[in-house]
Amino acid sequence: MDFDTINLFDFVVKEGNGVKGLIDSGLSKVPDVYIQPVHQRINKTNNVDAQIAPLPLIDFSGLDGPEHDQVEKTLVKAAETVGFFHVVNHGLTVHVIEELKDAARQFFNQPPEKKLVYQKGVSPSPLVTYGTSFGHSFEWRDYLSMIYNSDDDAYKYWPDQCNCREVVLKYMKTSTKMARRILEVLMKNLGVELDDSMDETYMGFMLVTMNIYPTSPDPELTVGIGKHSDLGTLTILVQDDIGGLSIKVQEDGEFGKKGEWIEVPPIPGALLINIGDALQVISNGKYQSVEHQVRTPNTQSRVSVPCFFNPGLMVKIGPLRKVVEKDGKAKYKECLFQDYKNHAFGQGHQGKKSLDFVKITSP
Ligand SMILES: O=C(O)CCC(=O)C(=O)O
Repeated sequence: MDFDTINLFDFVVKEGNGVKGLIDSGLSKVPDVYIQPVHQRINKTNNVDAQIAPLPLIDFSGLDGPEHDQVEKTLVKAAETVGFFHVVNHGLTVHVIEELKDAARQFFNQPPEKKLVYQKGVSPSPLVTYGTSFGHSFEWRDYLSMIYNSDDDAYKYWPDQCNCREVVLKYMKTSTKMARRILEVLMKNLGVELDDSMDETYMGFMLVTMNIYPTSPDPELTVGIGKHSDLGTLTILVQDDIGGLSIKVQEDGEFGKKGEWIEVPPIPGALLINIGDALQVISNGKYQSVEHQVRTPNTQSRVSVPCFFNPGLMVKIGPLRKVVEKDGKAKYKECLFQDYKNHAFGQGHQGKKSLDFVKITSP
């Protein structure tokens, strides 16, 4: 297909084909708008290195056994340093993980008119959005995102085709238990006892996104998702075995030098968990959100399914009083999570720049 003569916007966005549709149409050249400036590209010259120490691997079942203290320590250290870790024995069966990836692939494999019904503006509910990043940062990715309010709303509005709704609900329920347990450990380390009444503060706004990263005629020119940190408290990620996610090292140490980018190879059956900005703010900087990005795959499309845990939109995020007392000063000012989110979305993907919105700079 010749995209010099037909309108790219119409094809990708209006007709619901997405980036996947471009590739399926036999595209042979990356359209100019998708060519990333050199500093945004993800390749060896931009220092992404696959030869690194593996991320911490946490056996979640150890939290209920004699290794409990050691597992807690590893978890806390991972959150304080590299900000990303793998978890095994997490309670999500291999079967559900496979179902989840299949559901994502099947959803995006549907004809555009089936996906188009969930596009912003026409979707039956603002809880569900099918989209692509045309016009913002021109990332080489399509997505379907589902916000969780209640089971009732999920049954009413989430897509029931391709088993999406059932399997995402299963994923979300298990992930919620896992996230709560992780937050309990991390908060206990800060001297705060987490109870159910704090769910709104730490996980009041939850969503699952299905991402597809198609191949591209020249994967070095395009970017799956640009440099960003997640906004909330925790993210739990299911990914297939293609790989392509890289993270920025926070501090000199076993994972590399501060500022270096390292690739995170997938571990079959493991979930990948990372800290988000809100937890960095709440912990007064003890726990680190982490800049990450995804390159375009070379030979086969990749799917990933992050489950994002965020504070409720009307929750005021700010450093915990107990931690501030200990540290002597607050590093961040309070703000409504909704305002933080709106500010970050308005900026597009710019590393960890969104945190400047709440950072207190010393006079
Ligand atoms: O696909 C991935 O590995 C990461 C996805 C991600 O960073 C996001 O959806 O915000």
